Amino acid sequence: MGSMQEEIIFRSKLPDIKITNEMPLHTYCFESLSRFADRPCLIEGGTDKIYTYADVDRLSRRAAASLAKLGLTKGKVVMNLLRNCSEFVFTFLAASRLGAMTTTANPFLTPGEIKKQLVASGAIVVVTEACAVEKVRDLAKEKELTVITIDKKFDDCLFFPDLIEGEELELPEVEIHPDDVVALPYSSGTTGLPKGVMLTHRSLITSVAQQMDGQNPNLDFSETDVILCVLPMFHIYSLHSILLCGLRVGSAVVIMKKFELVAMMELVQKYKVTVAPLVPPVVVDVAKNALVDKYDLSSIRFVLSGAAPMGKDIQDAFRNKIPNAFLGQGYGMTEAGPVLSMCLAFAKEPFDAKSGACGTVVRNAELKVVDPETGASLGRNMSGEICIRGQQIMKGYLNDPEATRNTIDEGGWLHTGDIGYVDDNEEIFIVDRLKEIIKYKGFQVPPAELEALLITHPSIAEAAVVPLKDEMAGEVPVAYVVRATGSEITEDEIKQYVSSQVVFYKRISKVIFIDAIPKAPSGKMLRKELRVQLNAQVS
Ligand code: 4UU
Repeated sequence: MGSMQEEIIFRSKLPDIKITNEMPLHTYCFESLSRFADRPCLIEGGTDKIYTYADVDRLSRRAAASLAKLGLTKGKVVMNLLRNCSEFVFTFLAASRLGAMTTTANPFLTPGEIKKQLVASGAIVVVTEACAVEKVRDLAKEKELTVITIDKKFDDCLFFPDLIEGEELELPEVEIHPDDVVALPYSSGTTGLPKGVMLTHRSLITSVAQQMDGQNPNLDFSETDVILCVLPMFHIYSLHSILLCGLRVGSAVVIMKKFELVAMMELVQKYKVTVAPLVPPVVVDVAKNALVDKYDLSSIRFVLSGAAPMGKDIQDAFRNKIPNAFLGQGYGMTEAGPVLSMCLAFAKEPFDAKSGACGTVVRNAELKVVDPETGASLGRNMSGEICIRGQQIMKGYLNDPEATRNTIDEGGWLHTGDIGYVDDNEEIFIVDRLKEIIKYKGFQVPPAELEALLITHPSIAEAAVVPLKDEMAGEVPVAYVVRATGSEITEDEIKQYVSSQVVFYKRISKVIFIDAIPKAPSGKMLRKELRVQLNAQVS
């Protein structure tokens, strides 16, 4: 076993810092509130409405008082079923103040997908928008669930503006422990169905501090920065690296409800955005679209890319197009709290960083690379499974000790299911994925979920879902299907069957009929074999 061997541990080039993570997350984020009170905190891209830091503090207290009256007490769960908006932030901070948790979900999920998460997380309140109300209505009737809408009044819902208007109500006294859960995003991790990832006050503070605190912060953001928030806050990348990191240092966060290239450029120009966290498909858009040349993007200092691989070619093309903006990568995973590594060229005293690298392990953390077969710890320039250890990682999966044990080992190492190596300059390169997950533009598509859905169709005997490389989306799901005896079900019928039940990015892009799914003697599907076969055929 690996424990008998010496472990080769990689660390940041930045020295460890003292991290004070014993306070509640909102207290930590607002620690310097008095310095920023009158500065803009949230700028709503569509309406140009601005909330100062003092406003956000006050409105999140007010929301907390109202939510407490609705029963959102310590340990209870509220769901943010929202596109990017200020109310997302007020609710998240309100729940933190109450010792409650926020579970986040994409309002474009189907009613079935939302229901699963509502039931599994035990949410008692859902904050949503008019476009998604219908999706939670039936469930609200069935079980005790309060629905709050932010943009339109409905007879059977509460209206968010009513909850945050008026006098400041008294907040209940709550004792919050650093190991209480504050965020509960859903992720399928290395295998299976989506699970609730328990991120505590301690883990999120640690992760923000690893980026923002100390003499030489890894992310050199300050109160003069304007951060673009086009990535959805319901995903941990945006929630952590835009919202929480921005709040900590008093930056202004420019909120975009949905991605649209021209509108994004206009906002960058209008608000002189200095930091733009993006995902690879958007970086490609900016690098390749001629429209971009019409805009003055010279205010941008940093472009951060993460959530999916970005090759050297794209990174170089982008750097040539917008030379004043440094493009670097961060590598995160919901379960890792989320950031494992960050480009050191973003540091206050920067280091050089190579194109194609996804950063160097964050401070106050340990990273190792292990041989997936033997568990042995590997040295530099040798590829294996990336593992991370530190106070930032999740507490575990909600109500799933077995999945937790399979992800965090006895030594406290979180196994990412990503294959990569650390080079001579401490930079990390991800080269492959051991785990099942498919990433469509950075969104998680869990094969197990699609397979389970496919076999509910009477004409389908067996199914395996694997990623196919795709220039636009990074990866798209492809289904290998074994028809039931006598069935003549077509590719289109299968695609439609799936489309009606899943959010757009989980739609099957291609169906391949086969006689049998290859399996190991244990009965486990050999997805990897299919994946290799599929991608070899196409390229
Ligand atoms: C190759 O994608 C995320 C979180 C990303 C993130 C967070 C904070 C990026 C920068 C940041 O500052 O989380 P999940 O859980 O949706 O997906 C995790 C998986 C990883 O295990 C890896 O397979 O997404 C993939 N991934 C990447 N792959 C994430 N970042 C990268 C990357 N290069 N830079």
